[in-house]
Amino acid sequence: MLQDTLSSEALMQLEDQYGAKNYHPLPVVLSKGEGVFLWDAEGKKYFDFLAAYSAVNQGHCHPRIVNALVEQAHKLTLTSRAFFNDVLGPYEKFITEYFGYDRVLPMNTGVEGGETAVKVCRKWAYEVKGIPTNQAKIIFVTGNFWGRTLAAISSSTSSKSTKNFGPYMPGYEIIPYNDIDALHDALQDPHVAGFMVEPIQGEAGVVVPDEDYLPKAYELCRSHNVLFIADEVQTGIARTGKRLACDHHGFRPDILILGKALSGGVLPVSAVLSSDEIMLTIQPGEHGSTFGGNPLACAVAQEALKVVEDEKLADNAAYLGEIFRERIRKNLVDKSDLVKLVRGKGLLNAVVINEHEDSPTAWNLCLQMAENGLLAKPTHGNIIRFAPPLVITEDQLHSCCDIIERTILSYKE
Ligand code: IF1
Repeated sequence: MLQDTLSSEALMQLEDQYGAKNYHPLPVVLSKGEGVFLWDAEGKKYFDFLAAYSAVNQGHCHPRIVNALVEQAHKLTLTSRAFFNDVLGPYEKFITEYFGYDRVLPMNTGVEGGETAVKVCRKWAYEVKGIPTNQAKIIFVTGNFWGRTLAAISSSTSSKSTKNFGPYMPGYEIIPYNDIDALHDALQDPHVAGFMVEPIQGEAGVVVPDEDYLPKAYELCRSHNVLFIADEVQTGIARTGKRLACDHHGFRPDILILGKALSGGVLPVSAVLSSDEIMLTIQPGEHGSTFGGNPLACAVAQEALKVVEDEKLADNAAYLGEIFRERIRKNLVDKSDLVKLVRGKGLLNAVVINEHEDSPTAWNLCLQMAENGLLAKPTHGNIIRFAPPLVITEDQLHSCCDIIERTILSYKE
């Protein structure tokens, strides 16, 4: 294969010459992944502390998930939904029982999950709640991120996501995150149909709301007949130490959006789960996608979810997350002026660097950590997200903390 012989430099050159420039990656060219490890084109080994933004919770190339992919790939990969297939029904039963919902609408990417949730919410608003047609409003929060489509960026408060992509989707209202009074005020409008929120904001920098924010927000939605839509594309699938981040608070969202690790990072799989009353407002032919619910994706997703349970990844994330935050607090926050704080839940964490958002420090620290064998990437200038695959062992976590601490304590601008 071409890339077997090309150096990292040559491979980066190809992207530079032929690819759109919609990313600014760290100068590391990856060639192989296994569990918590990645290898670059020269064979240098790294700990992966990004896990493809929580899409690889089960670890890179998990053998059970890859086998499910290969086995199904030899049988049947795609039928379209013009016909039934022998994998979708069993998968739909499995995933709805797994998360405790009546119905699932299978899609591909996380943002398609978000789009689906918004459409289902609007449909329910007009046909069940009785909001006048085209008057439905959905409430989002500042700092949200649910993808790159026009409907998604229309709810964004980040200029990077919105600048020169207008005009934007109408029917949205944006209120401050983690502000119950703001939500209460917004819900006084009888045309509000839904409230869509990440239980922990990933892209915003692993922003964890007050302990009582989510349950209070859920109760407010209940009492105002407004759908609580949880975007668990990043926080779901065991990442925060429970099957779902909402499980820490003992309530079930009216609409649940999953993606990323739903497939263990093997191919794009997303899903929207809800009740009969809400989901069955969508009639045949009113929504879908060519690849949505394809046999290959269903086979992979079912195995990926089984791996999460069989390997007790949520418990591991909860246990090791405490160890990680404790070590970072003791050895960095308390010892280095460079590190302001560490925050997160389970193995979704971030370290805030004591510099301005535009400072190059976080980026330079990530370059140094890559040199020292650990891959992480800043989100928002001065915040470094630390989110390894959930299969990481305690010993491996300590080795990673050694690298993180050594790099930050020896850092010179
Ligand atoms: C990129 C960010 C993370 C998400 C939540 C929906 C989606 C995402 C909570 C959409 C996707 C990805 C997008 C990816 C990088 C990554 C990301 F930095 F962009 F914001 F994780 F924080 N809901 N997040 O986090 O899912 O359509 O991408 O499958 O755009 O490079 P998608």
